[in-house]
Amino acid sequence: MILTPNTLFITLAILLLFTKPNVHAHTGLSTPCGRYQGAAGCPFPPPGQVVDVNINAPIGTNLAQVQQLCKTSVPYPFASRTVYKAGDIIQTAYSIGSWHGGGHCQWALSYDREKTWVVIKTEIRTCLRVTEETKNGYRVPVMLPKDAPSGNVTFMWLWINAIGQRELYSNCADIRIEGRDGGSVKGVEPLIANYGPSNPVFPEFPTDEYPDLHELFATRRAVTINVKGSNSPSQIGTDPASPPETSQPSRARRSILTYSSSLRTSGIV
Ligand SMILES: [Cu+2]
Repeated sequence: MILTPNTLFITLAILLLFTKPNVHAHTGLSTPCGRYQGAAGCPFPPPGQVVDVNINAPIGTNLAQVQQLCKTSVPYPFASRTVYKAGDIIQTAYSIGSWHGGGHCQWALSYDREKTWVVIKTEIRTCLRVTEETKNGYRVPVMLPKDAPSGNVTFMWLWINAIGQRELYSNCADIRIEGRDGGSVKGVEPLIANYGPSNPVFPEFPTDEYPDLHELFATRRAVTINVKGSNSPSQIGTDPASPPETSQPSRARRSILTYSSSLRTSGIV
């Protein structure tokens, strides 16, 4: 190729296209805030951690596991957790760069710091099927189980993309659920795929004519997680300085609202 000014410009443009930061490509969880999500309204990362500029990047491909589920095991501090009630519908939102023709999504909960997961919603094929016009208003409602026990919970989003390199995405939000005092959540284990040679690989499924291996989701093993009662924040909270709040249940919620609004008014987020 002869480098005339024209072809030079095109070459530079193509290079720029492929070297822009990952934060503009792929997709991540922004409501509730995935860990260290830099989107507006998301809290500061905990001490020693930084905003994840690659929050939208996959955790692995069919070839390799690049990062662990959730990307990191260090949760947000207790005061940054969003509080939901059992039975609440979370209107999940996403920082969408590339949506890869949509795909399969799973949303799962863990009550034991990501050792055991139970899937509470699965969306086959149509998840993140957006366009440039619809991507900003895109939401997926995910209902927390009506009888979910109270506790500090990790809320995970998993995505198997439809088009492009075969990838697995995983972002986790640190939330608190106010529900029953102890109990169990029943469901299935998440299906992990496109995550190194030891896991299943989903071929591309750009249109409905292509097989999407949805039948694999029916093979997920059943799981029940049991949560002991009196699961108060002082007992399982990640911030040992958090005061017990059994006598003032609204205190945590107030401090979260104050915390996030002070971040907003200070222009930090
Ligand atoms: Cu991507």
